Amino acid sequence: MNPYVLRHTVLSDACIPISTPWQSKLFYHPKSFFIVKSPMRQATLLFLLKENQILLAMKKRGFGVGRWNSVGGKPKDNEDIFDTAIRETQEEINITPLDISHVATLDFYFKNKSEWDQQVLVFTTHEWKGEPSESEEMNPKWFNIKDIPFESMWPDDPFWLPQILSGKKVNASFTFGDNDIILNKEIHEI
Ligand code: 6OG
Repeated sequence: MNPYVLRHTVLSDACIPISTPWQSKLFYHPKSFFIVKSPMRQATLLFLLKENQILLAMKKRGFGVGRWNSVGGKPKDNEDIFDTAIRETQEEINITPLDISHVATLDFYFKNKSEWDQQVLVFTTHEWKGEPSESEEMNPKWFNIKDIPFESMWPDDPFWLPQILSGKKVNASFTFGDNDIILNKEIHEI
């Protein structure tokens, strides 16, 4: 059975943690849904959208340095993942998102660097307080959605970002080898 279909069905009906045949745990979130493949850690990504534009940000240090991406990071202690998305956006580009939606769940596996494995929850917002500005970690810039610089982004982005921009929701899983090579990918629109 397609696990993504099962996930959607189980979470709609049950809304409780549940064991699955593929040894993962499902968790219900009141505003969304996601799966945690324990002990995979989570991270967030949040895109600001307006008219035909998307806000990307240049990562100035750490994981993904030198790439255009969006803002996000990891939860502190037991922080709710939606709160993480908001806090990271405040810290990295100095705005407060006001209407965030969970639009994708991406599982990333790194064959030769399993310490990088992470599940990224992707959010969008159309409303925010403040003007995006640079921090020591991120330098934001608006792009027309026709001019997204995919060649300077993570190589998985072309496989799910266009779907998000056309209003779809996505569950996906990517396995990376060395040198940014994608060894395996599964992308499901929901
Ligand atoms: P920090 O280590 O900076 O959080 N992230 C990815 N984003 C994209 N688009 N593709 C990937 O493919 C990614 N892997 C991780 C999630 C890391 C930030 O990088 C994002 C977080 O926003 C592998 O705290």
